[in-house]
Amino acid sequence: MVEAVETMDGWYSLHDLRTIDWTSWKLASEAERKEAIDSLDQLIAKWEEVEEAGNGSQVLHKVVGQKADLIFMFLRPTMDELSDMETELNKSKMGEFLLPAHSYVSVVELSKYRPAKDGVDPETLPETQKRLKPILPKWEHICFYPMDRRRTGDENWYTLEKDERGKMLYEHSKTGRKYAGKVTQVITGSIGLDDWEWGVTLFAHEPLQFKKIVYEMRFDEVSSRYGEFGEFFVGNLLPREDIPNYLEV
Ligand code: 76R
Repeated sequence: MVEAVETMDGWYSLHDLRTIDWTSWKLASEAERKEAIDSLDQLIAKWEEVEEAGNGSQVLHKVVGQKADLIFMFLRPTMDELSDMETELNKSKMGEFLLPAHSYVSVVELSKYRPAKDGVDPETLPETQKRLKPILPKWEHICFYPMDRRRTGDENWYTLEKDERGKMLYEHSKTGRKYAGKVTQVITGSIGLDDWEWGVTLFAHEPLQFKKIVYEMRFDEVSSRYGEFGEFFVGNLLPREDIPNYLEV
Protein backbone atom coordinates (compact mmCIF):
# COMPACT_ATOMS: atom_id res chain seq x y z
CA MET A 1 0.00 0.00 0.00
CA VAL A 2 1.18 3.51 -0.73
CA GLU A 3 2.39 5.27 2.40
CA ALA A 4 1.04 8.72 3.29
CA VAL A 5 3.56 11.25 4.56
CA GLU A 6 3.49 12.49 8.12
CA THR A 7 2.81 16.19 8.30
CA MET A 8 3.91 18.70 10.89
CA ASP A 9 1.18 21.20 11.53
CA GLY A 10 1.49 24.65 13.04
CA TRP A 11 -0.75 27.65 13.38
CA TYR A 12 -4.23 27.69 11.88
CA SER A 13 -4.71 30.10 9.03
CA LEU A 14 -7.59 32.19 7.74
CA HIS A 15 -7.36 34.19 4.53
CA ASP A 16 -10.24 36.64 4.89
CA LEU A 17 -11.03 38.69 1.79
CA ARG A 18 -13.39 41.65 1.90
CA THR A 19 -14.86 44.11 -0.53
CA ILE A 20 -15.44 47.62 0.71
CA ASP A 21 -18.99 48.87 0.24
CA TRP A 22 -17.78 52.14 -1.23
CA THR A 23 -21.32 53.46 -1.81
CA SER A 24 -22.26 53.21 1.88
CA TRP A 25 -18.78 54.41 2.80
CA LYS A 26 -19.28 57.61 0.81
CA LEU A 27 -22.80 58.09 2.19
CA ALA A 28 -21.60 57.73 5.79
CA SER A 29 -20.90 60.87 7.79
CA GLU A 30 -17.36 62.04 8.43
CA ALA A 31 -17.81 61.06 12.11
CA GLU A 32 -18.99 57.56 11.22
CA ARG A 33 -16.07 57.04 8.86
CA LYS A 34 -13.68 58.16 11.57
CA GLU A 35 -15.30 55.78 14.05
CA ALA A 36 -14.92 52.95 11.53
CA ILE A 37 -11.26 53.69 10.83
CA ASP A 38 -10.57 53.92 14.57
CA SER A 39 -12.30 50.60 15.18
CA LEU A 40 -10.08 48.87 12.63
CA ASP A 41 -7.00 50.58 14.02
CA GLN A 42 -7.87 49.34 17.51
CA LEU A 43 -8.30 45.80 16.26
CA ILE A 44 -4.96 45.91 14.47
CA ALA A 45 -3.29 47.30 17.61
CA LYS A 46 -4.70 44.37 19.57
CA TRP A 47 -3.57 41.86 16.91
CA GLU A 48 -0.09 43.40 16.85
CA GLU A 49 0.23 42.76 20.59
CA VAL A 50 -0.58 39.10 20.01
CA GLU A 51 2.07 38.97 17.29
CA GLU A 52 4.66 40.66 19.52
CA ALA A 53 3.97 38.09 22.22
CA GLY A 54 4.61 35.32 19.64
CA ASN A 55 1.05 34.01 19.78
CA GLY A 56 0.07 34.57 16.17
CA SER A 57 0.66 36.74 13.16
CA GLN A 58 -1.25 38.66 10.50
CA VAL A 59 -0.87 40.84 7.42
CA LEU A 60 -3.18 43.10 5.48
CA HIS A 61 -2.90 43.84 1.77
CA LYS A 62 -5.00 45.68 -0.82
CA VAL A 63 -6.13 43.27 -3.51
CA VAL A 64 -5.40 44.41 -7.05
CA GLY A 65 -8.28 43.67 -9.41
CA GLN A 66 -12.01 43.19 -8.87
CA LYS A 67 -11.91 39.96 -6.83
CA ALA A 68 -11.86 41.84 -3.48
CA ASP A 69 -10.46 45.03 -1.96
CA LEU A 70 -8.69 43.68 1.12
CA ILE A 71 -6.98 40.43 2.05
CA PHE A 72 -6.29 39.72 5.71
CA MET A 73 -4.15 36.70 6.45
CA PHE A 74 -4.52 35.60 10.06
CA LEU A 75 -2.46 32.91 11.82
CA ARG A 76 -3.39 31.74 15.31
CA PRO A 77 -2.75 28.64 17.46
CA THR A 78 -6.43 27.66 17.42
CA MET A 79 -9.35 27.80 15.04
CA ASP A 80 -11.41 29.41 17.83
CA GLU A 81 -9.13 32.43 17.79
CA LEU A 82 -9.51 32.73 14.01
CA SER A 83 -13.25 32.63 14.39
CA ASP A 84 -13.06 35.30 17.11
CA MET A 85 -10.99 37.56 14.86
CA GLU A 86 -13.42 37.21 12.00
CA THR A 87 -16.34 37.92 14.31
CA GLU A 88 -14.76 40.93 15.98
CA LEU A 89 -14.04 42.39 12.57
CA ASN A 90 -17.69 41.83 11.58
CA LYS A 91 -18.94 43.43 14.81
CA SER A 92 -16.67 46.46 14.55
CA LYS A 93 -17.86 49.74 13.08
CA MET A 94 -15.59 49.07 10.07
CA GLY A 95 -17.36 45.75 9.59
CA GLU A 96 -20.52 47.63 8.57
CA PHE A 97 -18.70 48.62 5.39
CA LEU A 98 -17.06 45.28 4.60
CA LEU A 99 -18.73 42.73 2.34
CA PRO A 100 -17.48 39.13 2.29
CA ALA A 101 -15.55 38.37 -0.90
CA HIS A 102 -13.76 35.08 -0.23
CA SER A 103 -12.18 33.07 2.56
CA TYR A 104 -9.83 30.15 3.01
CA VAL A 105 -9.20 28.00 6.09
CA SER A 106 -6.04 25.92 6.44
CA VAL A 107 -3.12 25.14 8.74
CA VAL A 108 0.60 25.84 8.30
CA GLU A 109 2.10 22.57 7.09
CA LEU A 110 5.51 20.98 6.62
CA SER A 111 6.00 17.36 5.67
CA LYS A 112 8.43 14.68 6.75
CA TYR A 113 9.55 13.41 3.36
CA ARG A 114 13.20 13.58 4.34
CA PRO A 115 14.46 10.82 6.67
CA ALA A 116 15.11 12.03 10.22
CA LYS A 117 18.75 13.08 10.70
CA ASP A 118 20.50 11.14 13.52
CA GLY A 119 17.11 9.93 14.66
CA VAL A 120 16.03 13.44 15.68
CA ASP A 121 12.37 14.20 15.09
CA PRO A 122 12.45 17.39 12.95
CA GLU A 123 9.34 18.65 14.71
CA THR A 124 11.36 19.12 17.91
CA LEU A 125 13.86 21.47 16.23
CA PRO A 126 13.53 25.20 16.97
CA GLU A 127 13.94 26.06 13.25
CA THR A 128 10.98 23.80 12.39
CA GLN A 129 8.87 25.37 15.13
CA LYS A 130 9.71 28.80 13.73
CA ARG A 131 8.45 27.73 10.31
CA LEU A 132 5.29 26.16 11.71
CA LYS A 133 4.49 29.33 13.68
CA PRO A 134 5.82 31.97 11.30
CA ILE A 135 5.73 35.71 11.81
CA LEU A 136 4.45 36.73 8.39
CA PRO A 137 6.82 39.06 6.51
CA LYS A 138 5.49 42.57 6.00
CA TRP A 139 6.75 42.54 2.42
CA GLU A 140 5.22 44.79 -0.19
CA HIS A 141 3.29 42.12 -2.13
CA ILE A 142 1.25 39.01 -1.46
CA CYS A 143 0.09 36.28 -3.83
CA PHE A 144 -2.38 33.66 -2.61
CA TYR A 145 -3.84 30.68 -4.44
CA PRO A 146 -5.12 27.22 -3.58
CA MET A 147 -3.96 24.01 -5.25
CA ASP A 148 -4.52 20.27 -5.49
CA ARG A 149 -2.41 17.31 -6.49
CA ARG A 150 -3.88 15.58 -9.54
CA ARG A 151 -5.41 12.12 -9.34
CA THR A 152 -6.51 11.20 -12.82
CA GLY A 153 -5.42 8.21 -14.90
CA ASP A 154 -1.64 7.86 -15.01
CA GLU A 155 -1.20 11.14 -13.21
CA ASN A 156 -2.29 10.20 -9.75
CA TRP A 157 -0.18 11.71 -6.96
CA TYR A 158 -1.96 9.54 -4.43
CA THR A 159 -0.88 6.26 -6.02
CA LEU A 160 2.82 7.23 -6.22
CA GLU A 161 5.23 5.73 -3.69
CA LYS A 162 6.37 8.08 -0.94
CA ASP A 163 10.01 7.98 -2.15
CA GLU A 164 8.96 9.09 -5.60
CA ARG A 165 6.88 11.96 -4.23
CA GLY A 166 9.73 12.95 -1.93
CA LYS A 167 12.17 13.05 -4.86
CA MET A 168 9.86 15.27 -6.90
CA LEU A 169 9.34 17.63 -3.98
CA TYR A 170 13.10 17.78 -3.48
CA GLU A 171 13.50 18.88 -7.12
CA HIS A 172 10.71 21.42 -6.53
CA SER A 173 12.51 22.77 -3.46
CA LYS A 174 15.66 23.36 -5.55
CA THR A 175 13.65 25.64 -7.84
CA GLY A 176 12.20 27.34 -4.77
CA ARG A 177 15.57 28.00 -3.19
CA LYS A 178 16.70 29.99 -6.24
CA TYR A 179 14.25 32.65 -5.08
CA ALA A 180 15.71 32.99 -1.58
CA GLY A 181 15.42 36.60 -0.46
CA LYS A 182 13.02 37.38 -3.32
CA VAL A 183 10.04 35.15 -2.50
CA THR A 184 8.97 33.78 0.89
CA GLN A 185 6.37 31.00 0.87
CA VAL A 186 3.98 29.70 3.48
CA ILE A 187 2.34 26.40 2.56
CA THR A 188 -0.86 25.66 4.43
CA GLY A 189 -2.64 22.33 4.27
CA SER A 190 -6.41 22.37 3.83
CA ILE A 191 -7.40 18.75 3.21
CA GLY A 192 -10.55 18.34 5.31
CA LEU A 193 -10.70 22.07 6.03
CA ASP A 194 -11.46 23.81 2.76
CA ASP A 195 -12.19 23.16 -0.91
CA TRP A 196 -8.64 22.64 -2.14
CA GLU A 197 -5.77 20.58 -0.72
CA TRP A 198 -3.22 23.33 -0.07
CA GLY A 199 -3.05 27.09 0.13
CA VAL A 200 0.05 28.75 -1.29
CA THR A 201 0.88 32.18 0.11
CA LEU A 202 3.85 33.99 -1.36
CA PHE A 203 5.40 37.30 -0.32
CA ALA A 204 7.73 39.37 -2.52
CA HIS A 205 9.23 42.86 -2.72
CA GLU A 206 8.73 42.81 -6.49
CA PRO A 207 5.45 41.42 -7.93
CA LEU A 208 7.22 40.15 -11.06
CA GLN A 209 8.91 37.54 -8.85
CA PHE A 210 5.52 35.83 -8.39
CA LYS A 211 5.21 35.35 -12.13
CA LYS A 212 8.80 34.14 -12.38
CA ILE A 213 8.64 31.54 -9.59
CA VAL A 214 5.20 30.21 -10.49
CA TYR A 215 6.18 30.00 -14.18
CA GLU A 216 9.46 28.26 -13.47
CA MET A 217 7.72 25.80 -11.13
CA ARG A 218 5.19 24.90 -13.82
CA PHE A 219 8.04 22.92 -15.43
CA ASP A 220 8.88 20.95 -12.28
CA GLU A 221 7.32 17.51 -12.62
CA VAL A 222 5.45 17.93 -9.35
CA SER A 223 3.56 20.87 -10.89
CA SER A 224 3.57 20.00 -14.61
CA ARG A 225 2.13 16.52 -14.05
CA TYR A 226 0.52 16.78 -10.63
CA GLY A 227 -0.45 20.41 -10.00
CA GLU A 228 -3.99 21.79 -10.28
CA PHE A 229 -4.53 25.43 -9.41
CA GLY A 230 -7.40 27.55 -8.16
CA GLU A 231 -8.03 31.26 -8.24
CA PHE A 232 -5.11 33.66 -7.76
CA PHE A 233 -5.26 36.78 -5.57
CA VAL A 234 -2.52 39.37 -5.59
CA GLY A 235 -2.14 42.44 -3.42
CA ASN A 236 -0.05 45.34 -2.16
CA LEU A 237 0.79 45.82 1.52
CA LEU A 238 -1.51 48.13 3.45
CA PRO A 239 0.46 49.32 6.49
CA ARG A 240 -1.63 50.31 9.49
CA GLU A 241 -0.61 53.98 9.24
CA ASP A 242 -1.73 54.17 5.58
CA ILE A 243 -5.30 53.00 6.25
CA PRO A 244 -6.83 56.48 6.80
CA ASN A 245 -5.32 57.68 3.55
CA TYR A 246 -6.51 54.58 1.66
CA LEU A 247 -10.06 55.12 2.93
CA GLU A 248 -10.12 58.86 2.33
CA VAL A 249 -13.05 59.83 0.07
O1 76R B 1 9.74 21.97 3.67
C1 76R B 1 10.52 22.45 2.83
O2 76R B 1 10.65 23.66 2.60
C2 76R B 1 11.30 21.46 2.02
C3 76R B 1 11.05 21.49 0.59
C4 76R B 1 9.64 21.82 0.14
C5 76R B 1 8.48 21.03 0.27
C6 76R B 1 8.32 19.66 0.91
C7 76R B 1 9.25 23.04 -0.55
C8 76R B 1 10.11 24.08 -0.83
N1 76R B 1 7.91 22.95 -0.87
C9 76R B 1 7.41 21.76 -0.36
C10 76R B 1 6.09 21.31 -0.43
MN1 76R B 1 6.86 24.26 -1.99
N2 76R B 1 5.80 25.63 -3.07
C11 76R B 1 4.57 25.40 -3.66
C12 76R B 1 4.30 26.46 -4.57
O3 76R B 1 2.73 27.17 -8.23
C13 76R B 1 3.25 26.05 -8.03
O4 76R B 1 3.62 25.29 -8.97
C14 76R B 1 3.46 25.53 -6.63
C15 76R B 1 3.12 26.51 -5.50
C16 76R B 1 5.34 27.36 -4.50
C17 76R B 1 5.49 28.66 -5.26
C18 76R B 1 6.30 26.83 -3.56
C19 76R B 1 7.49 27.42 -3.21
N3 76R B 1 5.21 23.06 -1.91
C20 76R B 1 5.08 21.94 -1.14
C21 76R B 1 3.71 21.50 -1.18
C22 76R B 1 3.12 20.31 -0.41
C23 76R B 1 3.14 19.16 -1.36
C24 76R B 1 2.85 17.82 -0.81
O5 76R B 1 3.08 17.51 0.37
O6 76R B 1 2.39 17.03 -1.66
C25 76R B 1 3.04 22.34 -2.05
C26 76R B 1 1.58 22.31 -2.43
C27 76R B 1 3.99 23.31 -2.49
C28 76R B 1 3.73 24.32 -3.40
N4 76R B 1 8.51 25.51 -2.03
C29 76R B 1 9.74 25.27 -1.44
C30 76R B 1 8.52 26.80 -2.52
C31 76R B 1 9.80 27.41 -2.22
C32 76R B 1 10.16 28.86 -2.55
C33 76R B 1 10.55 26.46 -1.56
C34 76R B 1 11.99 26.61 -1.04
C35 76R B 1 11.88 27.09 0.38
C36 76R B 1 13.19 27.19 1.08
O7 76R B 1 13.99 26.25 0.98
O8 76R B 1 13.39 28.22 1.72
